[in-house]
Parts: sequence; structure tokens; C-alpha cells
Amino acid sequence: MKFIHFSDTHLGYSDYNKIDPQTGINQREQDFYDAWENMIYQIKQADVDFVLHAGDLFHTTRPTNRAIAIALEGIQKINDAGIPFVLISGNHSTPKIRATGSIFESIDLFPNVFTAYKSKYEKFQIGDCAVHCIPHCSLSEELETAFQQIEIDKDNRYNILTAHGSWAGEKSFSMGEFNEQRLQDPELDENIQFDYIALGHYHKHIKIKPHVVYSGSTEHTSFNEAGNLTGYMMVDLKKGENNYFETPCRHMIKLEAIDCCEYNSTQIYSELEKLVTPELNEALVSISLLNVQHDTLIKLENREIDNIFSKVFQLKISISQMPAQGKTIGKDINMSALPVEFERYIDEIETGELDKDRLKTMGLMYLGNDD
Ligand SMILES: [Mn+2]
Repeated sequence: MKFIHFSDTHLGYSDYNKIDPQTGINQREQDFYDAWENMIYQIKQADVDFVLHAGDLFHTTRPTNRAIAIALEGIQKINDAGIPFVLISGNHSTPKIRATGSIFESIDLFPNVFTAYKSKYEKFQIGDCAVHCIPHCSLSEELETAFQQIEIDKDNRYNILTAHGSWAGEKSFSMGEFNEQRLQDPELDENIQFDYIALGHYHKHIKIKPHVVYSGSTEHTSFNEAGNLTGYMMVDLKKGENNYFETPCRHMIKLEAIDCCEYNSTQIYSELEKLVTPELNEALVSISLLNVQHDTLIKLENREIDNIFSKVFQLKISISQMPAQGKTIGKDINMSALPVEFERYIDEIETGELDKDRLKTMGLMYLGNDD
């Protein structure tokens, strides 16, 4: 008995305003579709008895028509190949109000597809395997009830659990989302022992125990995930083995922060130039400039920095200013923050008889900058 476990495909996610020249779709949105289509291809190539998706199929509870069409197209391919496909809903795809209905009602119409999305425990029989499902539950009481209903099915050779949420324990598997659910370890009850526990929610692949595994996501939804691999688990129940396989995604790279306390703007540009490598091409890149002096900050040009990183897909830059005298705490400033742009502007213009310093002080006061 072999199966693939994957999760957190977040179809419909989109960000930045770059367009895929071939499809005309937002490029990041397309990246997530590519990752999904690649998974469908991998599943079809692999000789597996079934597939598990551990939640967050879609990025939102009300996905767009396009995200739905792409999801259905993939699911149909697996369905038509005769491979049973189990999907549970995650916190990103569970409506807060039940009357909204769920897209999973439609997905469930495929004969080889089994979905758990009703805020309750469900069990599916696939070959000689019982698949116990805990989807995202809207209420904590529902989650509690779901856990109470878990019972090992002794008539089956294998028992698998799939659940979506952050696994309780010493280490935190939180995504920092307000509606995430905490999963207790059902094996603390000595009558319960699974052959494999397929988890979704945490976007980084991790084995909590040899048989308790987050597959991780197939793309990255935030810079907190920079450097994480993307991929899926191949589980062989008969051999008692499970292995992680990496899949391609758009690279996301967090560069080491630069301490700029002794640099002027030209020196900062040349430090940034040193960081440019071919690895950054078409990647999502983030960089922090620390301790930038106030006068330097005013002179830094977005355009200049963009030119240095002209080959990256998207640059996220965060700048913290050198703490002013008598102050101990620096403050994160966005480069295009209004007060900074305002000061930059005043420096550039001819003010005639007007006092530039007074203009700045008053302007910043009106803009709500208490510096
Ligand atoms: Mn997720």
C-alpha cells in the first residue's frame, strides 16, 4: 500500500503585479498553479494506491472561478486515472459561516474523491486502509468531538490519520494565523496507534516523529518561509517507509542584513551590488538595511536599488534608521513612507524665503511622525 501525502497548495494565492506573459495571469498566482499541476503530474507518474491532501487546497474560502477550474482539472485527472483522492479542508478553505456553502461539495461529486470538510471527523475506507480525517473545524467543541471519535479500525490492516492544524507539543508549528486549530496527539491514548499521520498547515516539511509528518507546502506564501523546501511525501505502508521528495517552486531568498551605520548612499549601493548572484534571478528576494543614517535615508533612491536587483522577480527591502541621539530604539521605516518622501521632496525644491527646517517640522507633525 503506497500513497502520496501533500498539502497547502493554496490555489488562488496571488501577489505583486507581475503578469505571466504566456497566460496573462498574475505571475505568483500562476506559480501556485504550476506547483499544483506538477504535483498532479507526479501523482500520475507514481505507482500509488491513493493520494492524501492535508488541507488548504485553496487560499481562500471563496476561490475564484479560475482557481476552481484549475483545481477541478487536476482532481479530474487523478479521478480518471482511478486513483482514490482524499482531501480535507484547512483553515484557509473553511467558511466561517456555514450557510456560505463549500466548494468541497462540488469536488466531492467525483466518484474517486473523498472529502472531509464539514467541521467533523470522517473516516474513509481505501483498500485495506482506514483513512481517519480531521479537517479544520469552525468551533473548538467540534474539534474536541472529532478527536473523541477517533477509534483505530482493527478490521483494517492500516490506519492513517490526516489532520490540518498546528501540532501540540514542545515545539510550535504555528503559522501565526488567528483561526488555526491546535491538534492534540491522539496517540497519547494508548489504544490509538496510527501507521502514519499526514499533517497539513505548517508550510515547512518536518517529521515530528518518524510516522508523524508535515509534508510542507508546494509554494511559499510569505517571506517567513524563505529557504524552505517545497515537495511531498511518498509513503510505503508495507515497508514502513516514508520519504520526502522536493518539487520546484519560485526561489525565495532572504539575504543577510547589512549594517549601514558607517555607509553613505553610494557605499550602500556598492554593498548591495556585492550581493547580486545568478541565484537571485527570477527569485523573490528580501533584504534589510540596518542603522541607516537619517541623511543617507533621505538620499537613498528606490530606482537605484531596483536597478542593482534588476534580474530578481520581486525585491522586498526593509530599512531601519540609526537611532537618533538620546534614543535607544530604531524604527522600521518603509522606503516609500510618506514622512520620508516628504522630507526628500522638501530637500529638492526651491523654497525661496520659506524656512525648510520649519516646513519639515510642521509637515512631519501633520503627517503624524513624532520623531
Ligand atoms: Mn496553509
